[in-house]
Amino acid sequence: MLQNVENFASHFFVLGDPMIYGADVSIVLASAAIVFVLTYYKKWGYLWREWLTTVDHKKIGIMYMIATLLMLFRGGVDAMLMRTQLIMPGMPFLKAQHYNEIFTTHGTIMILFMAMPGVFALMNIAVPLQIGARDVAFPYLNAISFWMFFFAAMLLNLSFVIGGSPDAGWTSYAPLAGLTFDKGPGENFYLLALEITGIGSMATGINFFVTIMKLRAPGMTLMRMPLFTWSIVATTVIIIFAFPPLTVDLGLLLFDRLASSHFFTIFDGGNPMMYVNMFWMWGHPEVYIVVLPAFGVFSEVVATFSKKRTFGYASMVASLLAIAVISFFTWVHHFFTMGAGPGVNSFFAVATMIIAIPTGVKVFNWLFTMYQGRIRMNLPMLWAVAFIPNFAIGGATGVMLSVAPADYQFHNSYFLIAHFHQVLIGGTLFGILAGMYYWWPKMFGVILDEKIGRWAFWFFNIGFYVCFLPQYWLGWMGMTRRMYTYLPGMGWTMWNFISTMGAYMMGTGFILIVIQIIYSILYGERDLTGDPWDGRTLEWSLPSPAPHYNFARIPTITGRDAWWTMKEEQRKGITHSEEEAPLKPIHMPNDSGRPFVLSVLFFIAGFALVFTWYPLAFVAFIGILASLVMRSFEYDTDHTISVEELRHSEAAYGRV
Ligand code: HEM
Ligand SMILES: [Cu+2]
Repeated sequence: MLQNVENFASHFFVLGDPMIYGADVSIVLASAAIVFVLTYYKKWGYLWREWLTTVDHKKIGIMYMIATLLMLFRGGVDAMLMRTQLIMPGMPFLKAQHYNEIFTTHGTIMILFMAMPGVFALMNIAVPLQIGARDVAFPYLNAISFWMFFFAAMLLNLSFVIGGSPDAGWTSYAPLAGLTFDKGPGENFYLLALEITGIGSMATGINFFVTIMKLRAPGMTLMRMPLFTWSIVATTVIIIFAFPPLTVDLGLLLFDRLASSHFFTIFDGGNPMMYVNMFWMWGHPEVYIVVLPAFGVFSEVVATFSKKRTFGYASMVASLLAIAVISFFTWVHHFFTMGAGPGVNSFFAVATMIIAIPTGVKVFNWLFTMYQGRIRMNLPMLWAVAFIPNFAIGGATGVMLSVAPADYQFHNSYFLIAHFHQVLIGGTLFGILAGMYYWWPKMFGVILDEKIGRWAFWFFNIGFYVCFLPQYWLGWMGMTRRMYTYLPGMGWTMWNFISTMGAYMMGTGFILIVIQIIYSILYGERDLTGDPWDGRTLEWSLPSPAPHYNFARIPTITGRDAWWTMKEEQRKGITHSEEEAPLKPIHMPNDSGRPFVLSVLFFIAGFALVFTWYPLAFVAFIGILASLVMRSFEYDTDHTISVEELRHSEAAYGRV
């Protein structure tokens, strides 16, 4: 009997590791604490009505932001554990298997559950406001996207305590990730979590593309759109074309694992290199999905904090679109060693190098925008400026990697690790943080504390160089990635030690950001103007936080930098007739609990498939189908805000 219980337990719970027991205990305690607080303060109803069922893009953006910070914490803890293991030769801290699991979850979480939602957070917060829209094109679908992402993240994180984490790397290459070499359920968790979040990402891509194309305020032509919105156009186009290959790739690997097919085995006509090709057909464009919005943020921030319009607007747009297109012709640079031959390798090497041109154009335009500007060094600007030297190094090492023959040497070494962290942290993460600081007042009506923010910035930024610069050297000295330990006397010890110190500094920087947020919520300066940075784009014309219908009257756009133009006209005493026009009733979508329920059902289906419990998976799929059918019979999907209500609400903001 006891034996049976133990067998059952060891199948589902990860036994024998004190760190995981610690995690078990803290998950149970944290969940109990959340349930207690919600019950004690009677907040369940509030949580459900205001957040879990919301279709308001601003609230969805805030939930994405919270999830991003949580996942940055999870991925960051993984990073600290790995760097601690590598601090000295022969450290007994983590076992090889555990190290494998950690670099897999670290990479997966950082890319798919930190960088992606970070980008989605910013676009949800800013895009409809920047283009003068009341919502996204498909608000209900937007809620589905968020909850699909959220429950996929939960599914992946659950693998840590139930069943075991995936361990084949965030790229999950076949045949290593196939059934022969990887029995455990961890890999199933990876595949199902990514498939589920992929549905959400694909929908977000379509949703925002349509939003920007169809819902712009009158007068906002394409060439009058803010550059952040333009960067989202490029991003959504990449999402729409890049996610299908990933979905198919992971789906086929799932078939290989669950149904013993042979798409990616050597047997029966399968080909493992097909997995790698399809993975990077998504994977390389993916790095632009997460970095182009950061470019968009920098364009907004640099213009606002230099008090100048962006230099070379048209070339900024052209380079965004060029990067989006060329990013699809570079994927083979991830495996020049495949053996495709010099012709193929040369094509992909040259295509990769060409991306440096539009990227360089953007960097120079930011510099020219700053030139002779009246620069203010607030936190968003600090992160934007810090990005530039860093991206110059990251870009240069990227071009070095793109030289196919040289890559035979650099391939899978620490040089690569240093390069991609330099661009992913210095590009994407700096961009997400710059955007968070920039739009925080718009989201919450609170300005984040500058002083703690500066400490956080310096710890993070200096730590970042201390952590990753030594890794270029380590790579040259032959240290390869995914190595859980090394011998003394290789000449690697000192550099690894320095690198780990840098990682701890970054960890300190992250903790300071958390302290800053908590401090600012309690004591922070309120933003009563709605326009704390003297902004240039439309979102700053609204109160902070913006009312749920965004614009009481949709503005008419007469130029680029729409809000700046309006402010200048106001100063000169020019008024437009539509500003005095009578208010009209506004049509808004209803909140709905179905996106949440639907995603829970997907979570259950995913969990059941991880353990091949087909009956449960079947039941969950019936549930999914039923909720889709129910939606199509729902007619009461929106409501109207009356003119009285509107006048009341606008008066409360001191407008009208
Ligand atoms: C505090 C900051 C960070 C530190 C100290 C750190 C450290 C590390 C370490 C030690 C590895 C494993 C190297 C190996 O043994 O192969 C790694 C891998 C990786 N990291 Fe980070 N990281 C950080 C932040 C990030 C961020 C922000 C991202 C993405 C946005 C990221 C993406 C990745 C990826 C994709 C891998 C490859 C995983 C694999 O090989 O499967 N990291 N990182
Ligand atoms: Cu690439």
